[in-house]
Amino acid sequence: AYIPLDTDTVADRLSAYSAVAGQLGGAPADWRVREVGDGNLNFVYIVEGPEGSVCAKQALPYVRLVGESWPLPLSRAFYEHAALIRQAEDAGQDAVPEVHIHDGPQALTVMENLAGHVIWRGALIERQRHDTAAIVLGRFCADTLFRSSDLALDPALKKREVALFSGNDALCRISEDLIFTDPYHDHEMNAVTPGTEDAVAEMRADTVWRVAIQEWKWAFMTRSESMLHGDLHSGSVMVTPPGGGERVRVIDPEFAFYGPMGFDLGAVLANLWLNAGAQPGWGEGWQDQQNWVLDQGGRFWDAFAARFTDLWRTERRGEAMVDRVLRDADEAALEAMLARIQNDALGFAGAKMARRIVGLAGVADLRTIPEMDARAACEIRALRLVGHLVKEAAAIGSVAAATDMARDLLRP
Ligand code: SR1
Ligand code: MG
Repeated sequence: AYIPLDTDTVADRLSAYSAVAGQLGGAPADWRVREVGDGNLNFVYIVEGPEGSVCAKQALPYVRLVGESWPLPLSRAFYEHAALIRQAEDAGQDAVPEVHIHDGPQALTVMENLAGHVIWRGALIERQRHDTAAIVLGRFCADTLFRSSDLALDPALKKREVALFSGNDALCRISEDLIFTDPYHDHEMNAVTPGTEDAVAEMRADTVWRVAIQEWKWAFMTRSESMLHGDLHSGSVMVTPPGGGERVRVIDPEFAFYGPMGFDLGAVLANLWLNAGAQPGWGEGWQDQQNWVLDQGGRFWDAFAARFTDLWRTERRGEAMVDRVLRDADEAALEAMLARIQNDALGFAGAKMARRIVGLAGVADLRTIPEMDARAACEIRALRLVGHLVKEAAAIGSVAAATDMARDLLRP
């Protein structure tokens, strides 16, 4: 039977897994246990032994952020494990933590402890500059999105993968509600910052905006293009100190499912643009840092597009691409696909920004701005950018153009 771990029982419980005990060395009594989970859903323990350390993540039958009143299936641990394995295959073991053991009934995955790494969101809030993070993430997205799609997989296998991940419906439902629905009406779990009420009301009154969000929600729910990470915000990225060979890892793919490629890309862009939007709220030095953060969006997209292009030219399978028909239009087809993905990335970025400004689970980038007036001003500016992204993604047309727009709209 499933038994939740706690700091007192972790060492004994983990000693039952020889692969874990071998990593840690010594005896359970020698192991030091810390609960470090700062996410919204689970408990996460770091266990250190005389010879090494591990990270143990266990799903709870409810949402940690809210409590037992919001039940959530343990099966999310299964999908997270399935995604971690696939991401390691597609993007390389260096891209994600290595799994030591997965225990399905206990909803428990014990994996590599990323010692020396910190969460990228925290580093961005401290205005640290990790120059390679955007590029590594761009390549990660290209590798995982391309290689899990019909562009790379046998069509029958791809359909089985879609079917497998369709079981992660409860986590998809969270995204459907929290990203595409709740911010647009007066939901009890929203958190509207005092001073932003008019901007939020304007968003909710805008028919074009609401229709556009409906379209993005429809795309999210129906377009099973690739295995997505599903929650690729800056809190799902870990980095070592900047400069001189910094390392970048992607964690926490428990929202993994088959959806539109642009959703993961949009998540990265959204979180960069939210951080850029928050910069004026932290006072002096904001302009320089805002420019640096905004530049990372462009570098992220360029790295994605370059890697996607390589994969298209070297690994694409014929079936999905009607190659016999395309013949000399091959590069034009690539261009069309990248244009559509870019368009999607902009729209989903807007949707993901709005939910972090108005809905449950806002981002620390904005919520740690000390002055409430300054925070409200940053959020109102960010919501203006959101309106353009959600309603006019196709007309904006590129991450470069959206970045120029952000530079203009996110400054006081
Ligand atoms: C109730 S869960 C809230 C959010 O936390 C996760 O990180 C996802 O982004 C989810 O939407
Ligand atoms: Mg998470």
